[in-house]
Amino acid sequence: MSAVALSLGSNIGDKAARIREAVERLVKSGAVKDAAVSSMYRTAPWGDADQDWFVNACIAGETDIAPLELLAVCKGIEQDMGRAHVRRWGPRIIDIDILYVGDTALDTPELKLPHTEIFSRAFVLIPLAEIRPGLVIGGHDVSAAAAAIGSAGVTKM
Ligand code: PH2
Ligand code: MG
Ligand code: MG
Repeated sequence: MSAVALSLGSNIGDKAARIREAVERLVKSGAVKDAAVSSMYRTAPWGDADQDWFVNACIAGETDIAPLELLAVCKGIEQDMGRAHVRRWGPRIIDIDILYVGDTALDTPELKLPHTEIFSRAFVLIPLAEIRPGLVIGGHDVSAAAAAIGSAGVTKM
């Protein structure tokens, strides 16, 4: 078993319902066990600002499957929920990103672990710190980073 956390985001349609559905599917799949789920947050679009606001949340738990298998589960759920690829960082029905899997360090075109943008995104740090206070990823403290980045554009729903 490895500790795992994932970030969920949606900015099309009933965003909160999409997040709830994705969490349910992740838990039902057995890919994330002993799951803790954060509050949902209304967040301003990051990176590509020319799109609707998002709902973001994080889920953390334990996994007994390999990172690439977990990635396949996430992509399968995105597909089953009707995600279509429009543009990088563009609008999406559901996005499920693996943040870290135990101590796994991976740098492949399909998957980089830990996720390279965790510490630049308040919409990841704040929900993650909520459910895993004191978590350290790659030598960096998530709660300290969440406090430092501030909560501009990230509002608990
Ligand atoms: N995801 C992106 C790009 N920008 N902005 C917010 N607020 N939330 C997201 O989940 C998000 C984003 C690409 O994955
Ligand atoms: Mg993403
Ligand atoms: Mg993604």
